[in-house]
Amino acid sequence: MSDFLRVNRDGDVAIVTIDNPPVNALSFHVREPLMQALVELRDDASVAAIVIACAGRTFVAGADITEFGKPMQQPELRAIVATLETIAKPTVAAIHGTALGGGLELALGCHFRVADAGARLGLPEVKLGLLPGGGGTVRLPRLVGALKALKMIVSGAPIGATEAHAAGLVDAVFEGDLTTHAVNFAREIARKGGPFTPVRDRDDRLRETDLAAFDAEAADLAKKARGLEAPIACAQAVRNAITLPFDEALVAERALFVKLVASDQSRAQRHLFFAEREAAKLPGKDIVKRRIARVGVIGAGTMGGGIAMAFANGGYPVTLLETSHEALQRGLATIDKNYSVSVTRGSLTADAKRERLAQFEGSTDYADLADCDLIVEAVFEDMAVKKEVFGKLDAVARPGAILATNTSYLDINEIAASVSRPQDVLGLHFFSPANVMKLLEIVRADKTAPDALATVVDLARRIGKVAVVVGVCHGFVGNRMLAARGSESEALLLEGATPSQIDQAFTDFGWPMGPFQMGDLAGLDIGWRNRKARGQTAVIADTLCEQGRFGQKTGRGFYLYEAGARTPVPDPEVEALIRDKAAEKGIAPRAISAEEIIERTLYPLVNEGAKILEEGIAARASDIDVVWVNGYGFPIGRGGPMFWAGLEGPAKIVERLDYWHQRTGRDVFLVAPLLKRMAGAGSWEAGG
Ligand code: T1G
Repeated sequence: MSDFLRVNRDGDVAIVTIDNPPVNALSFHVREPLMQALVELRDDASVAAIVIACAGRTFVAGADITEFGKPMQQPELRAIVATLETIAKPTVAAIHGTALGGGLELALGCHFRVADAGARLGLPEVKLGLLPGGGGTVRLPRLVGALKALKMIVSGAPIGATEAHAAGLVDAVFEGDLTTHAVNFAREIARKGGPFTPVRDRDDRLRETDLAAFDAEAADLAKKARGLEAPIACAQAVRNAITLPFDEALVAERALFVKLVASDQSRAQRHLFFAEREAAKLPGKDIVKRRIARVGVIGAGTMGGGIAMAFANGGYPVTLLETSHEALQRGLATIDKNYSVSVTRGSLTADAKRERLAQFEGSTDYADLADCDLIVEAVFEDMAVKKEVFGKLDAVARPGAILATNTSYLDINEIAASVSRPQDVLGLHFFSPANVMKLLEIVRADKTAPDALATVVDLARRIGKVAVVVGVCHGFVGNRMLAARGSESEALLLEGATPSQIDQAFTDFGWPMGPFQMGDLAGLDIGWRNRKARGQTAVIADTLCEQGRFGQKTGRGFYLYEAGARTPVPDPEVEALIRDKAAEKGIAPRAISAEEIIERTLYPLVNEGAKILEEGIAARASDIDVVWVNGYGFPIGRGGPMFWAGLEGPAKIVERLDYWHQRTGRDVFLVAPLLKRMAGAGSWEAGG
């Protein structure tokens, strides 16, 4: 048959096994022999039933995403599913691992689905800027009902086997040898006799749909789309399943899919899918990683507590160290409270909370870190304090323990030089809240050993973080570019733009919020402290901080916040302050367009990214995209700053940066040579 598919017989039951590592994607070299096998088995009178199973760790995890954007070779998935539904004898999908996207759609073409107890099933196409293009939007509602199908398809979130069974998506859940169970299930079904109704003809769950409730749910989901087209198209396709005959709904699904797959948004989201995986790949052969059994965290404040939770959530015992018993208890109490909030919200069971808390051991004695394999310090952002901590670690940590700093800005080479084992030193820059934010900047210092780096990259994946390896510079990748993005903020205010106008330009671009709302959320005092430490000033933000206006935590920042509310309300006092400061500087306010705001904030962001690439601080342009999408909320539909630069047009960016440099003379607009070369080469790599 094929290297990627085999057919075996267990008596009168045929077992079709797909074997296309690593995730049994429905590549062309699977689809072709699969179609052939199904036709042959359909017409083979000695076959009473057909089981479709997969080798390896998972059932089909979807269409082959690498094939999108290229001419689709026949047979397509839709044709295979249509052929499946011409088979009168019972067809059974045996699902283990993750049946996702086209994988679940293949299973929906079968009369029955049986699943391993640990299996997960979903249609995550929306995360790629797509919708299920193999009939999923028309078949899933027929099994689980339109409302549940809507939520599953628009969220892209998979469900477990038990939930799938309760919802009617799978017909049986088994423990143990799934294929044997599936064969016995199929044989029993065949023995009882048909007819066997294909999913396309099962309208009973659809008829119960309350269309008004469906439309209300769809409208609510649409509000969260934030400019993304795919969620809207997903909802439309599911609605078509309710209101249109099956074949018309299928044609409509196809039309929506074809439009999405060609869209910049889907190209951007598919770019990010592969970029995240690429970022975790280190050069060179497979390196033996160090053993990490216990993690030490120094500092039980906001960052330290969040970091400790991140490791505990990943199943690692954590020794949490503080300078005093009181500080330690405060930190542990905050961790307990955070888990309690999750239990209240239903995202964590009480048992899981107890298990997580049991991972923690508190201490005020560095000697208790002696058995830790990785120690992360999250103490005050001051070089002298960090060096003192590392000096103590150098004395107590076991040989081979990895010593990590959570610094956001400081020079890790300088920290490494202060200990006897620089090869074990690196940065683990978490983003607050560290137990929630996906991004982890892993900072490779000059002397960091390759195995230490490989160990923490692997560890990041194990605790559910998206890791990007970056080099040492002020602010590494994310914060360094953040500074470039914000360097014109005050100038824009003084020249006539209001905080609301600038924030609106950002949210219209697709950001979750603009820089001033973000500043008020994070606390303006953080930036104020950083500026003072570096002898920098920002006349508006500094004045606000001098007035104690730190943002949401003080009820006033760039905006006003009603007691306990988080909704930013423009404050005439702030706008008057801006006007006064502008007048003091002799700046006459003028109308500033959203286009100018984007040019003077996001073009410097891209330009700084180009400088970072040229300096080797980031290995790939796509790594920078991964940082910004996972750490700073860059809109996924635009693919990250460097991917977006390609869409925006590097030549246009260069031209506008030159214009602003001539107009202002400020270095932030000095075009990076790589950006100029990218304009001519068409890609960052080609320009590199
Ligand atoms: N196509 C091609 N390659 C894929 C792939 C896919 N669908 N899924 C994974 N890979 C590669 C991945 O790039 C990596 O490659 C390796 O497999 C291991 O992946 C018509 C249109 C299944 C949960 O969106 O969510 O079906 O880096 O590191 O952490 O309606 O992969 O080793 O070279 O992620 O164990 C819908 C995407 C597609 C599922 C496993 N399906 N995949 O996670 O491994 S569109 C998806 C995942 C579609 C139809 C539509 C995860 C996973 P490399 P990994 P993992």
